Amino acid sequence: MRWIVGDVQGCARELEDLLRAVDFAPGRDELWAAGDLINRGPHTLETLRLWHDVGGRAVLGNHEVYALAVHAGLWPRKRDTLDDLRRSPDALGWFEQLASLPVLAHLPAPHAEAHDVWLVHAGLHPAWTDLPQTAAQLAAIERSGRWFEHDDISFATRVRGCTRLGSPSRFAGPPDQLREPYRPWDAYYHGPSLIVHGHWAWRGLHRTGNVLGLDSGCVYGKSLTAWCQDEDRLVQVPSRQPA
Ligand SMILES: [Mn+2]
Repeated sequence: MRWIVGDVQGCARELEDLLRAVDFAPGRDELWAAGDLINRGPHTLETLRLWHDVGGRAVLGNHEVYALAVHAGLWPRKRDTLDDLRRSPDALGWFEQLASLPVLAHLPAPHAEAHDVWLVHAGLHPAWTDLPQTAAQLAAIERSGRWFEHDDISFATRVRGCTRLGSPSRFAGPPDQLREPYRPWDAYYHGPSLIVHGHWAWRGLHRTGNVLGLDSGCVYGKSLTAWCQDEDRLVQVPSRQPA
């Protein structure tokens, strides 16, 4: 089975709970994270170790971007919970891994009745209608210097609301409070594949015909959600964080 987990944000205990709840077997099963594995929550380093130990893969989230930018000395440090990662003897190896995460990943349907999936942390630009081409363009961005500030990478890792032409809103709250001309990014998505994303905890678990949002606010005391692509099935475990 292939499982996609929403924003873990350093909630290693809950990730453990979730893997147990779905009877996850490394080798047999596959784990993808929708980005923001790290930061805000209490156990970034343990989250990365657990994710890595079970053969996990992931797309890049804005919190991975933040960690990389601060590590590179390019962005000022804000309040974060990344000390365990920074002080780890294998910190450099972890940063290298985070810096190599794809922005947009194709997860082909494992059988004829299953959804063809594209995984992205935040969302897609309205102009991105040819996803294989978009993925190739995103993958071709050279990762040196301030690569993570590239417009397309910023968009894919941060968008919630945007205009029809793809001008992003800074709004981060509940989607029904977005004001014109901004609409949730997926209002402009009409493709055949299922887009799985995270990043919008205020929206919570969200499902339409071709979009699935998995950030159910674990780090805010709600729950951690995973979705099984093979069986189109959701599993949630409660958060252990204060609400
Ligand atoms: Mn995010």
